[in-house]
Amino acid sequence: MAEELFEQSRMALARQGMDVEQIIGQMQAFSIETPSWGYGNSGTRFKVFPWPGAASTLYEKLEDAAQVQRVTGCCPTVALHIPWDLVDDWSKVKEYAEHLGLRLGAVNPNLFQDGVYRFGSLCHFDPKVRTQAIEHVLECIQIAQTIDSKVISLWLADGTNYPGQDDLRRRRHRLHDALQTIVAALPADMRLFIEYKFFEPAFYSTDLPDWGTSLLMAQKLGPQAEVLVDTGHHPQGTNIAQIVAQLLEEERLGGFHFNDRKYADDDLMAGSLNPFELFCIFNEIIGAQHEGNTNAGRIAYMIDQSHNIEPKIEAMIQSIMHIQIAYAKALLVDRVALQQVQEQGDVLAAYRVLQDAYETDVRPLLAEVRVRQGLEPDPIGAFRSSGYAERIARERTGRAGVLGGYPGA
Ligand code: AOS
Ligand code: ZN
Ligand code: ZN
Ligand code: ZN
Repeated sequence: MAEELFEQSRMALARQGMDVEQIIGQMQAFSIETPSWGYGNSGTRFKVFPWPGAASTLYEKLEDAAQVQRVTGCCPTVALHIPWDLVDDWSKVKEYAEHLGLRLGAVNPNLFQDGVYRFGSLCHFDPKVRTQAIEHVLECIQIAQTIDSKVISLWLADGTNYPGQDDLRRRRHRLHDALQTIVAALPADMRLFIEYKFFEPAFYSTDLPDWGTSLLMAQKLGPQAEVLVDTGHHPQGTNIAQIVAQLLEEERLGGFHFNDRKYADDDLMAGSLNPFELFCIFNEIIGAQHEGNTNAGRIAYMIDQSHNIEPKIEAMIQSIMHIQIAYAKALLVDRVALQQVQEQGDVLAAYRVLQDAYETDVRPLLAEVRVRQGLEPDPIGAFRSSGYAERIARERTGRAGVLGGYPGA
């Protein structure tokens, strides 16, 4: 059945002049990093509903991530959060990850949970607090070196709640100074991603509120600093695809935190609410790549979600599938035809070139990609029939408490 469906879509795509083998190759080369914190219990500030068997140690999180990798074949790396994932012996963790067929990915410092951070971390008016925050990031750089990770992924909760609470320009100076110290400590092959978010937890001003501020910082800091786009971190209506286009042009798009949102930083499954936006984002990236943009080839695709009421491993798999679908559809855009009608000023025809790609059912193609990798065509089905969820619910019960993790991501 799956083969027949693939054969049909292969023929249809070939008729449109698409190189199906090339697209399959591109899909096989596409990978997405999953976050350790997405496997643990999380919730809102109102209630955390623990999931039966949810991972509580880094080892368990890696085991769960290995299941996602086992059924999707495209999630070989796992992002870490320090100190939620802090361990004594990193070489043991690294070895265990490798034994599971995984590698350790971006290291995310935590500059928001210590009691001293009430008024901020890197932007705090007290130099002692700033020093503590910088030292934590330096420790994360060291951890990254031991585990062979090449990315420090920085998100700050820094901001103010009331006008006049602190001097906005002074905060910016402090931030720049601190980031300079951090970048100076990076080994030559490590990158610093600077994530922005327009509000929350700060409600009046946020020190890194938007892509422009992150980009300015990155440009001041030199080529090792890049911008991280979390798809849930924009005001309603923001055109994220255009932000992506600009960052690509500036060669400063470090990576993504994929998730979807309806109202604010909701951290729902990527592509669950606005799959077309995801497609438009990938359309910009693939368009740039076609024209030889070098940034497009080194983007770190990562998920940043907190699964509050849904099963965590399945939510991760479902998100991966949505992202793959959006990516595959963007690969189908007829770029030659698009440019042609764009330059004729044919608005509708240009829109329809995108729609042709977007409306294509790429599921048979993705099933084929998986089958060629020796996987089941349906990752959710494969996971469900493995009995893994039931097994961890039985075996881990009693241990999986609510972690030092999220209320909200
Ligand atoms: C917070 O809103 C951001 O999305 C962070 O990227 C993230 O959730 C955190 O840094 C995870 O460690
Ligand atoms: Zn994020
Ligand atoms: Zn988010
Ligand atoms: Zn967030």
